[in-house]
Amino acid sequence: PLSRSMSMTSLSGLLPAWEEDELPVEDLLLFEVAWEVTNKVGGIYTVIQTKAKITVDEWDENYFMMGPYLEHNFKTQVEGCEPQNPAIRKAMDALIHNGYQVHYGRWLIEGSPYVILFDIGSAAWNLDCWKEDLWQTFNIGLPYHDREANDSLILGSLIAWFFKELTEQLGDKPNVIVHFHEWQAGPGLMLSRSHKIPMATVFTTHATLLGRYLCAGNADFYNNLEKFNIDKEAGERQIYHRYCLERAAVHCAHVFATVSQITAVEANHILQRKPDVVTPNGLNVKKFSAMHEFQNLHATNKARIQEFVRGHFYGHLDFNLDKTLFFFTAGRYEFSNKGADIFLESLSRLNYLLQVHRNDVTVVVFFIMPAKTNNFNVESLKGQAVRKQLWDTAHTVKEKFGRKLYDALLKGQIPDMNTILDQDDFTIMKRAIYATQRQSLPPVTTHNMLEDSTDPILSNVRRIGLFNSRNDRVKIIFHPEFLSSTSPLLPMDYEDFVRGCNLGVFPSYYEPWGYTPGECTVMGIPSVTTNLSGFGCFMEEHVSDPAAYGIYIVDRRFRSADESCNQLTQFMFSFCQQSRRHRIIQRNRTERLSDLLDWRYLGRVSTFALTGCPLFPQTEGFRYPRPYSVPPSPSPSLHSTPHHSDVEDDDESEPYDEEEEAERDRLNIKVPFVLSAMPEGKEEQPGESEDLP
Ligand code: G6P
Ligand code: 1S3
Repeated sequence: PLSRSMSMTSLSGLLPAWEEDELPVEDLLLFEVAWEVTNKVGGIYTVIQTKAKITVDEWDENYFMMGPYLEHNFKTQVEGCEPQNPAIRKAMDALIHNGYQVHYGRWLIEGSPYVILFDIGSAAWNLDCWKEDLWQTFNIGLPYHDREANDSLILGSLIAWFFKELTEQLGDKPNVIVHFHEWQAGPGLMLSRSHKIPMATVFTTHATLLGRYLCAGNADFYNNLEKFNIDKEAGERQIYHRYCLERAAVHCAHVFATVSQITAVEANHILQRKPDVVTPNGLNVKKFSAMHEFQNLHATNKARIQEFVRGHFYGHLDFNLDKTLFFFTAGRYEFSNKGADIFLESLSRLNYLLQVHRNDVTVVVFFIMPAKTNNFNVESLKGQAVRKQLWDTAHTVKEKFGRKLYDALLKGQIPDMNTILDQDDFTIMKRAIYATQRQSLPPVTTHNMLEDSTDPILSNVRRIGLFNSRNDRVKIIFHPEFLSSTSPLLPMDYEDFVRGCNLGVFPSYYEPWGYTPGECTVMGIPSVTTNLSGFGCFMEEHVSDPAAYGIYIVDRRFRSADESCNQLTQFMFSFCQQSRRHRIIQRNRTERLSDLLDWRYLGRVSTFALTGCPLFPQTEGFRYPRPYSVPPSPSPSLHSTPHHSDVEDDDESEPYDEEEEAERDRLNIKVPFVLSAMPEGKEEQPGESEDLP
């Protein structure tokens, strides 16, 4: 993230020394280029979308985002308008007069940033010419069948042209900074440099292409970083041309950035340039902040998930929903990179542990990862219809019962309970119950999968045999589509769904940053991450006892896959042993970390990468203290988790005084950066950080 007032000397530490050194440049324009501007594909969308508000607050009319024009996205997310800045208008006109379509407007997200969107289709006719230019200048040839690479070249050529026109318009004051994200934006940077356009460039890699491929192919990536023959590996995976674009962009940039130390190490080997700076990804915490309401939101959204589960498991609801925990994982469907492989294996072990310990907890686990499908399957839809029918039946009978009871009471009588319901009532109730009979087990997947037999999640479910049978304590629901509040099956937005769950599980192997556990954190939902994810490393570095705050970090760096599975199983099993009271306390603690993940803080924090560091550097900076009540332990990850108590859920007779703990935590946590990072008007009030609501 670029901050106009950011002092480079303050970057290496966590101290907020940025206020003092304003850059003495007037009329500085900041552009941010990404394929995911107004176009949700993955994590980069989250970066630019969540950062928009704070960037607009600081840069105001001088900040613009750039990306591809996609008609549907433009119509639904952008309010078209005329550029106020005459230089921008003229630069756009230059392209438009040459037959290319460029659109301008305000992106309707928080902050309403200006967007300049380039219509790739309108410029496709010139692709061959631009390919020739790319070949002549960079010796990179793009195959005709790689649509994504060709589109990135078209976008890049239009963007370079735009900046040429713009800087000419700006005359002798071309004060322009352009921040390019990821390889698809790379050609714009490369061509701007090769055409000697006077502007400062930043390139951020959010993952390296080759790293992603090597990890997905089960390479022992982190132990062999310096040994890979990178050109050969890229060639064998048929991504050589993309890798060349990425590497060229990295080397053309004035400033090269990445999102975590671990990706900085990777980039140093895979892209052969040491990043100049690491800029951890933040979130717009205000968007998620529900203050004291977040516990209530958990309860209401959990009730919605329970409703879905009632339908999905109709006829098999022999587990207690009040003692059922909801775990989930979500993200791009990269089976091993996102850790779905070890998650499934650990679930199988958890199922065994819950069975042998005769634990009365049931765990329903959701996999939210988009795969190729042919719509919802009949069995899943039927489940919700059956549930609805039972609800309607209960409602009808209740109405009738209520009316008779009311009439009787008006007459001063207590009605005869044996006759208050008649034969018809019993008939419709019996019919409703008969409708819940089913011959099959509740389905593992909610959709008709196009590649059912080869799908990695389903194949592994078959291998471990978790088919939602009655004696399984772990049930699996694979929802191979992102969630939407308009779904006829599970009508919930992702945010609401996360709030309703008890634990997010993201045991990634390849995860440059990893937003999913961070999103859980700011909503007060505990999560599992790993020490191979940027987020996990960041938390390990800045929080003394992450597990106490509901951030469980699986060691995937120094342990074998089997050992990591055991550790993950242990985390989940311990979680299942917590009482409700402990879960509530833990959620409060988790939510307290949200300021650490706010762009208001992280937008100012950048560290120089690889300052003589090993793969996992420890900085001397600030560490969030452990909660007061958590006893020191030689094994912090496990023992700092609130201990299981034999008392019933909701029992008030807990051994420690949580108000006292909260007060001590509150005093403990008031460290300079938290105060300075605290959004205005959000200073902690006495009692606000109490553990129990
Ligand atoms: C929130 C609500 C409580 C509810 C609890 C359920 O804290 O305020 O009323 O009992 O959530 O928590 P659980 O961990 O069992 O989902
Ligand atoms: C990438 O998206 P991904 O899920 O493909 O960029 C994200 C934003 O920086 C990052 O959080 C993630 O780890 C990367 O993998």
